[in-house]
Amino acid sequence: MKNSILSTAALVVVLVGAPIPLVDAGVSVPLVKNSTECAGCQTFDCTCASSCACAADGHHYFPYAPSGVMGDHIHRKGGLMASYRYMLMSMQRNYDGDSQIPDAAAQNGYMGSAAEMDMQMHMLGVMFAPSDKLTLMLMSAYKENSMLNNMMGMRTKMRSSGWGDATFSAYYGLYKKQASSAHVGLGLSAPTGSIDERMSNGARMGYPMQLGSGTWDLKPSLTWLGQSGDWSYGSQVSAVLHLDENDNGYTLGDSAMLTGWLNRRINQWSAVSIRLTGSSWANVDGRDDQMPTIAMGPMMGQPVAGAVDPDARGGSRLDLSLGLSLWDTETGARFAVEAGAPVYQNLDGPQLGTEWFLSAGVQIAW
Ligand SMILES: [Cu+2]
Repeated sequence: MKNSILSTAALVVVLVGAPIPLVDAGVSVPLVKNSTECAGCQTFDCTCASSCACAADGHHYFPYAPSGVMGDHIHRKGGLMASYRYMLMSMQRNYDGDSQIPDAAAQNGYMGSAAEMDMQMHMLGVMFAPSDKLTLMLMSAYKENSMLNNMMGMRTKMRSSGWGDATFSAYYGLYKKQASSAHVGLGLSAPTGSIDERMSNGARMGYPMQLGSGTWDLKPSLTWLGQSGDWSYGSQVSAVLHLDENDNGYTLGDSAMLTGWLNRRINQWSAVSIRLTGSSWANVDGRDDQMPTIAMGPMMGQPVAGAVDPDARGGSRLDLSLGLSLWDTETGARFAVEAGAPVYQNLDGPQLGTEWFLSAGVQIAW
């Protein structure tokens, strides 16, 4: 664990420290609005530092994805971007399969159940494009989790917080035309987040309360963006693949996601969006034997609740979300917010289902 943190720190220094001095501040070029030769770059440039007549009007966030989508765009050579994004997910009811179950049913075969959980993330990201085709991104998140439990008639609250796993990603442009583009991405997530968050009695907290995966993970993605008049749209397929078993004896379940969105421009600086996302994730493989188990009786050795049961973690979900995006082409700043809720979820229970989620963030590009 210590070695991987050190190697990640070294990676951060190399990747963030080295390229920045090379960034070209950008050349001021004449503004030619709405001319036909300019249409292409108005459509797809976040930063047109060079070779583009409309460079001064270059920060076009309209074709971008809603706030909740990661790695939705690439930059032109020399492009630099910093972002902060807040994410909140609220869980309030237990599910088994696609139906809600009462607390008593969620405790069947266990000693207790989770009643509510909130997951918050403060995500920081930096993007840099060494070429028109290649964009690099470094991202990490500070996480805050809280969970309310029913344990043998008692209500207890537990909290965990700290930095999660850091991901370094590379995105490569496959093609770019006036009305559409596509890029592939590959992220490598380092195990910088803690998997040793403990309760006051010394036992480790359940899987969803831990801050990292404890493993090196691959995050491949494929993104497609299109635009037509006042509409822009896109889709992304992505996955998280956990490469090994972590130091605590388990591997989080791999996951896959497919999302598609539609943006409608309101004016030159704002757009609204609607998005549909399908996701699926597997159960935990292996087991953390320092998470609490039933101490006696016929169930001895079994997990005390669903949150510490590796076989009650998997599931799939279909989410619907609505978003708003505001941007300023002069400064390259963008504010975007998106909120949504599942329209369907099917969970290996008993497991807390998602009630609603929110993401809001600011980006600034140079
Ligand atoms: Cu960017």
